Amino acid sequence: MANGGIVAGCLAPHPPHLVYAENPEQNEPVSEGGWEQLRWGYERLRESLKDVDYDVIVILSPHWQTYVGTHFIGVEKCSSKSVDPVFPNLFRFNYDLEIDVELAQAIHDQAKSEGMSVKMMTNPDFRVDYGTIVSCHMVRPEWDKPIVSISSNRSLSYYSVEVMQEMMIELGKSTAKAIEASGKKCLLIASNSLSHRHFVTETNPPEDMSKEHITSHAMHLWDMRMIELMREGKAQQIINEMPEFCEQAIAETDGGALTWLLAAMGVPQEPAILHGYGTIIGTGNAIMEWPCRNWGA
Ligand code: 2X7
Ligand code: FE2
Repeated sequence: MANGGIVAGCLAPHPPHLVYAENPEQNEPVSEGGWEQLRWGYERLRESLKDVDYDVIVILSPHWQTYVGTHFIGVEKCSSKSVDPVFPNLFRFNYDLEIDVELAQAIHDQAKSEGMSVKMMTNPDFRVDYGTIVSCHMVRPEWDKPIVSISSNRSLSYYSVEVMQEMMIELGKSTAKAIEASGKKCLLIASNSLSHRHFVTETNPPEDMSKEHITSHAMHLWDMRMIELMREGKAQQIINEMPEFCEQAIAETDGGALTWLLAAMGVPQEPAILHGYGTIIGTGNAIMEWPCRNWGA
């Protein structure tokens, strides 16, 4: 990979339950485990990436929501405590991470030159969202790579899922161009669940797996359909079906992360690897990898 490039694209969901269940030293609450199917899936993803050489993780999270344009963290060091607003009992995580501001700026500039509304976020007290932190931790718990953190510009709130997807396709293309020009090897992460209808009460303890299941058969069918399309290399069909998926499965892909990822990888016809699937408080979550590094130039 003489020029920069994408070594792999990952769908890496971020429910805070996964970090809670792992009991890393950075997280205050203590658990008895739980959600093993998914955590073993992350283990398989980490194993698959363990000998892959890359410089930076580029991640888009639906929990950093911006309403005027796409924002990029433009501060080199971010350190604070991240508390999940809905699950403060599960996730109070002390983070200390490094941002690749140079690459963030390059993606920003490329997107701007294509006419997109973009902004560098330069507030040194900015609190990094839990979606970014959970996915990065589960993919690379060593925290030894800088990241580029990209917001989810909620154009669906002003327009529609269709407009949102169009913009994410443009952002994905700009991301790929900027990465290529940077000379850096990048791991891309779309941080989101699939079907996103969840239970409204929590079990006691939250890690009681006898109560964990998908909220409905319809959600299960949608999740399985999306996973099969990914495994069959049908990225264009996923993009085509995205509006219906978002609407009918209340899917967290509405934040644009998966569409951005697929576009950045050039809407691949190569199959994705399924590392794991499981439900969390009723939502559907798949851990997928597109091993772009093996596809040839
Ligand atoms: O952010 C999340 C999520 N996407 C799914 C399930 C539970 C909690 O948080
Ligand atoms: Fe989420």
